[in-house]
Amino acid sequence: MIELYDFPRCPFCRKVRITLQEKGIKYKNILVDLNNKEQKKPQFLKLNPSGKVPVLVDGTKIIYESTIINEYLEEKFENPPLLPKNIYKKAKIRMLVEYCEKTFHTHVFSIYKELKLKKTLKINKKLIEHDKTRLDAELKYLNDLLKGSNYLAGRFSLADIAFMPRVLILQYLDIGINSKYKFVLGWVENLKKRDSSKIILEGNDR
Ligand SMILES: N[C@@H](CCC(=O)N[C@@H](CS)C(=O)NCC(=O)O)C(=O)O
Repeated sequence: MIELYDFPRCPFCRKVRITLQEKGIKYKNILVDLNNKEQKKPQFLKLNPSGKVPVLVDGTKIIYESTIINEYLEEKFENPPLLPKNIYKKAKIRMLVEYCEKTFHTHVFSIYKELKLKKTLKINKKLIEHDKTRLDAELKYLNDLLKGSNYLAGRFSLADIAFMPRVLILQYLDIGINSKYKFVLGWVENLKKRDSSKIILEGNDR
């Protein structure tokens, strides 16, 4: 049976849990308590030398890095497909996943850190404003991309899955999406209709 070394609020773990759920894959969840630094213990470092969750164990195979885990799951469990066969379309989805990880995530996580991980008095309001401005530009980019489409690449794909933990947490952070980004708002509604969105929408205060 597949095992997932996991931490509930970790966006990278959530990305993998969404893929597992979307593909209907049964797995065993193993909690790695980041609050107790379990990820830095020798036993865990044997699974992932960088001491980070998620890690997927499939029999004797160990896979870490959420994007690589999702691609592994996509190749091993073909249905429902979350990547197209066409190599350019596939490359475009991979670029979006990369953009989400390297850019969009950075600004969402920076705000999350300020609001949820710091004491009220130490919150850096200027930094939050800076990140919100950057996010606004990124949402504009996504809005242009989504024109006339239910999902980022037409059909639901690994690109949407990468964004789900970041975009569905905005409401929990009290970050409104400007009503002028109506395609983003429509996309968010489509994402919320999926059962796998509960992983984020119902899991933030646990
Ligand atoms: N690039 C990695 C990032 C994983 C990551 O940063 N996980 C965080 C939790 S959200 C972690 O394990 N942090 C523990 C640490 O750095 O000590 C991925 O996509 O899987």
